[in-house]
Amino acid sequence: MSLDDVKVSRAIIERFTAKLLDGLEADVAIVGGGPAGLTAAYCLAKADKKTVLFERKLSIGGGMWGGGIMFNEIVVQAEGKAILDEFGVKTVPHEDGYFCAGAVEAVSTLCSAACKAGATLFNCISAEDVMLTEGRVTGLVINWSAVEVARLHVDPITMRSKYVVDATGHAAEIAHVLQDKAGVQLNTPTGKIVGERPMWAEVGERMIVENTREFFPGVFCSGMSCNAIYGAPRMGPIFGGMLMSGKKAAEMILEKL
Ligand code: 48F
Repeated sequence: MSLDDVKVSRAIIERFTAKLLDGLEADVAIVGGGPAGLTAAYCLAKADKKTVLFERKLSIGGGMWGGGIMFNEIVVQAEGKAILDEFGVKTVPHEDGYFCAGAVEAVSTLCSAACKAGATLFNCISAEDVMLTEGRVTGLVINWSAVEVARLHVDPITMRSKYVVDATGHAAEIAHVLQDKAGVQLNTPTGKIVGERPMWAEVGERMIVENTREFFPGVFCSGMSCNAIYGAPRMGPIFGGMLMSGKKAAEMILEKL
């Protein structure tokens, strides 16, 4: 068999276009492919909900690849270990109830599990805005990340979803769109993004699960964005809270769907 260069190109274009077209209507659209977004995507897709995830970068995985200061090991507590066990990620006990896992194994396994469960993952696409209809978020406005990086004046496209998850990490980008652009009140004590607090892992890990909520009609936060939105501490290279928050966001959305 001879390989025809143009046929190869056509295969990619046809397959990707079909995937993108299909992804324009979903039950849940997740923004951000870090540990929280990936865990949420896995749990939702496993429950047969149509789930799409948009990640700005070329690689999915967010801040988990680098562990702490690029020492590519992560730490989880017992509850986090239970979720890694479910994914089949190997953990080794350390001390005082801490467990370690290889960051590369953890990211690649979460990513694979989300895909195999049926979630559709798009890389190199950024959510730059939301669709806001009658006081509720009804979808996302997306564009190629390359357009964003090159600051090109290119209009985006829209996708509709019953729920959106802001899993954008420290930046809480979807919350910022709602606050800064739409000027709406968020479901926080001040009605605004409270802002992330300095490092305190013990409190941060607890609060991130508590702060996993619907912070505006149609939008849940998951992962570090929760603590940024509700004003709780960061926690460094311990990742159990991210996994638990992803799972909780999925469970809360499943109750509503
Ligand atoms: O930052 P990230 O890993 O968020 P997370 O899942 O986990 C946080 C930890 O990695 C770490 C930590 C642990 O203690 O604090 O930081 O909450 O993943 C967020 C992903 O969202 C992408 C971004 O590139 C990253 O991969 N992202 C952010 N904004 C957008 C986006 C956007 N507007 N559109 C698409 N992707």
